[in-house]
Amino acid sequence: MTRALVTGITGQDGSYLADLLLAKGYEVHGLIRRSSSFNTSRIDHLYQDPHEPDGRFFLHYSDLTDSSSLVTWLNRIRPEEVYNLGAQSHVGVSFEMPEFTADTAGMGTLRLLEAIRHAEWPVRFYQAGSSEMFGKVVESPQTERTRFQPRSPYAVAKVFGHQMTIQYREAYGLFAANGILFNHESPRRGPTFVTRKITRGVAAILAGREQKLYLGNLDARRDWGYAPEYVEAMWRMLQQPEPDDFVIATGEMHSVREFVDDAFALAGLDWQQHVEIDARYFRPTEVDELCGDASKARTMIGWEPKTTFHALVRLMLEADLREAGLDPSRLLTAATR
Ligand code: NAP
Ligand code: F7E
Repeated sequence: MTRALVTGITGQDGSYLADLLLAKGYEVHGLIRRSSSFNTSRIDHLYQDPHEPDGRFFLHYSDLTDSSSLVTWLNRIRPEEVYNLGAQSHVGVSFEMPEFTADTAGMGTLRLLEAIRHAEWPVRFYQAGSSEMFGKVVESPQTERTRFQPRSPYAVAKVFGHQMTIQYREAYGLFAANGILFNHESPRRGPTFVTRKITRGVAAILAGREQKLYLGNLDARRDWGYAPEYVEAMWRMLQQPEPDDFVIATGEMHSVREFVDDAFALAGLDWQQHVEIDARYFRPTEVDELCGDASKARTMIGWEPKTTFHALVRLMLEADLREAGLDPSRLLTAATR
């Protein structure tokens, strides 16, 4: 049985990756942070009693800022695959907490790589890189060869993690792969990222609990895909004969305004009546547009996106309606809009 160690297991991607690896028959070990309140809602459906003989899912307390715990768990678990998904991942928050963001997304990666370098068994390492590294884009669409121009403390930290992963691959021969993942969303997306904020906002308005949704820059354009498909790409990267770096994206770009328009229209609402612009949500430096070219992933690891932009908006909205106690069948269909 293959053993995997996952940082960031309580996050959107960590939870979908755990689902995937368990379905493939892996033993999955996740590192979680101690929190004063429960932070495991996305993985509660997986958790089993660690004393159960058949259990294949285990959680351990650790933190990417705490080298000794990383070294301890790596050596106790002896995983064949390590997926580094943990980070302070909110770009806007990274302007307010640059040091913590760099410590988790940047130095945290180095701490893990350094622990793996001293491992006495072969370990395959996945690093969760981001399209944010392209920042003020120098060409479009962006590929694995496009130059990075990061525009936030988060993106600078991710560039450090990305380059350090290549450094360890080249210097010490580690099997270390970088994913360069463009935005990917789902019903498990954190509620302060713009897509989920919009779909939750629409559900709250439909439920009569809110009247307004406050947003920032509606002109930003992103390449939005569906998270469960993106974690499959992470796994595929670690099954290759050689480690490499891959862009994972849909190749389609839409503005925040289009996402808003689509979500409100599905609910039969006019977004202009409900959306207010709030300057607090603008960033000191913005990434205007991102659009990825995943040709290399299609050719080399056989990965391609399946869920379209409109299907993504719909599935997120349906889930948020259900969560708000509303019937998702009340959403309009393409024919009735
Ligand atoms: P997420 O939902 O924000 O999850 C982040 C995870 O990191 C959570 O489990 C969080 O734990 C954990 N974490 C935060 N600080 C930590 C620390 N000091 N030590 C250990 N763990 C820590 O992010 P996601 O969307 O799943 O993304 C997964 C990874 O991919 C992140 O590294 C993100 O930067 C990167 N990425 C995401 C996207 C995207 O569109 N989703 C695109 C490209 C790259 P708590 O639950 O306790 O907070
Ligand atoms: O913003 C604009 C905002 O926070 C998208 C992370 O997973 O993907 C994510 O980073 C756009 C930006 O995601 C609001 O200014 C407008 O232009 O949903 P977001 P992000 O910054 O693209 C990348 C690939 C990652 O790696 C990150 O970890 O939407 N926007 N109004 C807003 N954004 C937010 N959050 N809230 C608003 O009210």
